[in-house]
Amino acid sequence: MTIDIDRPYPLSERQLAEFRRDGFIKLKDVFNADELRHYGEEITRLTIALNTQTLPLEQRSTYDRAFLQVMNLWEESARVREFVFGQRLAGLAAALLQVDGVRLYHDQSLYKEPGGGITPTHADQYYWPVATDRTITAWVPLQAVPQEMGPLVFFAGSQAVEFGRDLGISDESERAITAHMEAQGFRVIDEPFELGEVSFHLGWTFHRAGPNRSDQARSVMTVIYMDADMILKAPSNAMQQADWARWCPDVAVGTVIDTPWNPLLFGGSYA
Ligand SMILES: O=C(O)CCC(=O)C(=O)O
Repeated sequence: MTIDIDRPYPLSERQLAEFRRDGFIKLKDVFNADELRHYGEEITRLTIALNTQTLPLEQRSTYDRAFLQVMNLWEESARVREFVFGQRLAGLAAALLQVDGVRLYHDQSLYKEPGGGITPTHADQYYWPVATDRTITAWVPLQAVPQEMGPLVFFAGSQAVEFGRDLGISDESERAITAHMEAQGFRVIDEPFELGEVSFHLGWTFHRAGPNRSDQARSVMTVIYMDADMILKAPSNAMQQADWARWCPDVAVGTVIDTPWNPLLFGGSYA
């Protein structure tokens, strides 16, 4: 078994430029099969054990049909903590954001059940009370994601678009933002993920996912990183207000988000 969660993954200047232009990047062979099995089994086990969904798919809202979602698994398991604190992913996050260090905002598993619905188009930063755009999500499929399982889909270069930044994940965001992206002619990257492939996207890059038409679950772990110097801003909607209380409690507006729940994961004085 070959497991080294801290091994660096070098990026070329071309890849960095691609990420700056597109607001997302897909990288192959970030993890090997042993690593995905080792951490993936634990992440999927915890997701099934801890999720609170009780309704059958057909009785749920669009949001709840998209996935089972469990957050901050790193607090539940030493093995998951090792994964979330891993230097390979955190180093990639810092390099892509072009910052000296990154902290954890939070992690979450996203488990699209067989028959699960679409993930409506949105940008993540609608939910986050943070002062700059230096946020990034690592989307780590724990198995390959063929087209019929609902891979993550990106609107390349959409990170500068203001339209739709005030919409959370909903039927309305899917309809209005997707129509806007199509009208503006944004390139849509809707491709499968190989085993070991990982994507990173900025907090303001618009993305979606198709339904899971297969008979296998699409199990994914995500880690959300932010610039180590990220400042808390006054919330501009109820979701940001709730995130402040949940992910960075006791931080004053205008100060660095530095709490035990937002550990430094790379750079700075990380040891
Ligand atoms: O996994 C999905 O279907 C959506 C993921 C997503 O929106 C995200 O990680 O930002």
